[in-house]
Amino acid sequence: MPTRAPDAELIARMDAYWRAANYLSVAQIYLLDNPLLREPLAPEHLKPTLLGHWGTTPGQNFIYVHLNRAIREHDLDMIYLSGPGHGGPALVANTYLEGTYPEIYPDISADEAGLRKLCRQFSFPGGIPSHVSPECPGSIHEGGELGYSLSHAFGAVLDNPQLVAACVIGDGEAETGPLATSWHSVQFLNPRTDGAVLPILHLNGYKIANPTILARIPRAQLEQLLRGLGWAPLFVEGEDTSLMHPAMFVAVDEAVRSIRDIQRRWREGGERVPSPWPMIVLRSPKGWTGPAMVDGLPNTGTFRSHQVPVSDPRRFPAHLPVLENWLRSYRPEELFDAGGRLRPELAELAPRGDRRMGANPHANGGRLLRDLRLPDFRQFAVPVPEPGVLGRGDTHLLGPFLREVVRMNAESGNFRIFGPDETISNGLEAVFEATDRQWLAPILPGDESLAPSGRVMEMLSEHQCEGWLEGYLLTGRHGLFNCYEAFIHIIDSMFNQHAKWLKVSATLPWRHRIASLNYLLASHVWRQDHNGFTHQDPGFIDHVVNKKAQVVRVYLPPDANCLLSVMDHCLRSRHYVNVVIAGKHPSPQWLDMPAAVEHCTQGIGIWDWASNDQDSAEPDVVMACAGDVPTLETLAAVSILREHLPELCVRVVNVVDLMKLQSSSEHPHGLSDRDFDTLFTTDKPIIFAYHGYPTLIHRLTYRRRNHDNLHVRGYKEEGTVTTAFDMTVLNDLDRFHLVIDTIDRLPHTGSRGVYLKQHLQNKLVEHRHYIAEHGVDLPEVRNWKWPAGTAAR
Ligand SMILES: Cc1ncc(C[n+]2csc(CCOP(=O)(O)OP(=O)(O)O)c2C)c(N)n1
Ligand SMILES: [Mg+2]
Repeated sequence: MPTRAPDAELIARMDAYWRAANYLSVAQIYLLDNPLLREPLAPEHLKPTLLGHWGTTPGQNFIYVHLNRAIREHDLDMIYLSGPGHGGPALVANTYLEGTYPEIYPDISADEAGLRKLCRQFSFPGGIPSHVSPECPGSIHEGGELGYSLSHAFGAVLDNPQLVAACVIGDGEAETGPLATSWHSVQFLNPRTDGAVLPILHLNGYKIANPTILARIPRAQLEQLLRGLGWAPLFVEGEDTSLMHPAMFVAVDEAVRSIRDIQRRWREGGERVPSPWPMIVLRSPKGWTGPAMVDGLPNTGTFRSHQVPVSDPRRFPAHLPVLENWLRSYRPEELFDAGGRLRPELAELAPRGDRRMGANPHANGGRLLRDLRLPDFRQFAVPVPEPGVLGRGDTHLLGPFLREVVRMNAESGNFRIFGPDETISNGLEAVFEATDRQWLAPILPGDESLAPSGRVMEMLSEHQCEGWLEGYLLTGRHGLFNCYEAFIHIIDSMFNQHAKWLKVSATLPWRHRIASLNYLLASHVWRQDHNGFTHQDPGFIDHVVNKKAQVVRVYLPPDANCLLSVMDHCLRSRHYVNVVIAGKHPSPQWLDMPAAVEHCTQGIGIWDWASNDQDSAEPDVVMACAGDVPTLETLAAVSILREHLPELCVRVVNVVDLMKLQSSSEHPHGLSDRDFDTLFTTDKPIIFAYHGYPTLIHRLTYRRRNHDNLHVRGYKEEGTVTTAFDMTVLNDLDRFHLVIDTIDRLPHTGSRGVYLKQHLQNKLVEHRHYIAEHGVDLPEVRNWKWPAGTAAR
């Protein structure tokens, strides 16, 4: 494909199209009425409150019109990600002009009445947000929280060999940690099987109130930086539009040519050595084409253009002509016909049908989503002839299931596992029997499970893994993020943004539902034997449950069969965030597969084989547990109670689906009050052993009738490198404390209770001395087993 000099007539029309987009952007920020300025601008035509971001917008409009041209000329399958997503007016304007907006929202029609509504709705109560939010066609990236555009773009093109993701990166955004590391994504992109990302670094020089680093460092240094990261930058720099249009035109063609060249060499020529990928550096004034001066201060080309350059002309009449001149400088009468439609010679510049970036199906990924092929998870069941048999470690038993998921979907190429260097460490080594870690940098003898193509993506950046996975899901595929529990917090706010996206997109009938974002948090708080305190933090759950109930699910499978059942469910689910917490160390198995399926389907239930209140009117105490380690300690506590206080009626309740605890009026999974009371009684003590911070259980149950009798043990920020059992002791979650807690709440256990309590307190002292001397837990703790034949199952 030769790079050709642009034709002047075409450039003139592209400039007019750009003016139309800029005009509509300013109009959205300011106008309530008079959208085509058919009348002199009057205060009553203006919004009472002016909101939005102008500074980034003209640059993005410029990029969009140039990409449109390239799509048409080269028949590109392209989507657009707006890193500085506060430039919402640009994307709304462009999707309106290309016709996708009126198609999706017929009320915002391509005429004067539609234009009026388009302007009115922007950043207006009952209207649309100021960012490139889910409401905006073609968007998979709201860009409200800066930093993730490039990882999203890479996630989008994985396994989409024909797709090009154009990704506009703000020069301020480029300073964020996630963005700074996401340049490395090229080391993971396979030019044969994946598509391409075209980053456009938008060097408009400023953020909200400061210059940007990349705009101020010498150009040679910037070029070295980008080249060092694996990119070949094409610079388009200036402010004279008569020069910038041809320069951008040529740069975009050059980038497309170079992408196709790399792809051809890999796909047809068998090339296997990565070469730098093209990118564009667009250096143009912030607020380009806006008012040069406002209130005696330079505006265009400065940080002052970031939001609304001309403030409140309703209150400052001198601003009214400044605004009117600015709007008229785009010459709307040349751009729209008498009916308010974009003139046909301009409209024809936009791509057609699904090639329009607002209509590209990849940006409405649910449209392309195919169900995963899943093996029958029951095939991977662990035999549990009696409760308490020792398993190999729950995630190790999940691994073979995931290996088959990888195998069965290899051909359709729509399932990937993401993680920051921990897939093996988290116990999922079996997946490497079926695939490798995708890695395009050199591979040396001695490396393991690395290949230019593979279903596992590992880079030591949780941001990057999260961003890749979100991009992958948003474009209609499936995936799993495996991570240490403590460090998933690094992406807390990325989770926030994705959960918000899911919530809003679920309300838009035209947005198809996507696959759920599945987190598998192994290497959890209770078993950080190697690492200690820094690695102990179960607070991600607390963070997750803040989000809308219709979007979040938290599962704490107590053993491997439950984990298999839960994971099967999560991989089938749509439009949720599923958090699954599971252990990787050898641990007791409680339920055979049929029982596990029943239990996980219910999400919560009495374990009758561990309880002995079947024949009594009510139990004396409810021993509840959620999480693998708390379940073990609870059952060990129950075995002590049943041995020493056999007349006590104990009910064991296990919780897999944490949301069952919440009221049914708050969460769709929540138990009704009646069902909750049936399980937990209305007036008996509940000793609840919980995986995470105890306050969460109170938060979820505060409205329940028996809440006053609920006593929760969990992680209370005590930890270090110590034995597994000592971790529970340090946090009062161990079996001895749980029994003592029970006795304290049951005075009628009388002297037998008192003596047992004393005995257990002595045990805790013995434990401390023993581990300090031997470095391992007491034999009676290490070798404890659920007493066989305690009750029929
Ligand atoms: C992570 C994050 N921190 C801070 C902000 C607040 N913020 C919004 S826009 C902006 C400046 C962005 O500058 P840049 O990326 O250069 O965008 P542009 O100049 O194109 O507007 C900041 C700091 C944010 N949205 N996200
Ligand atoms: Mg900037």
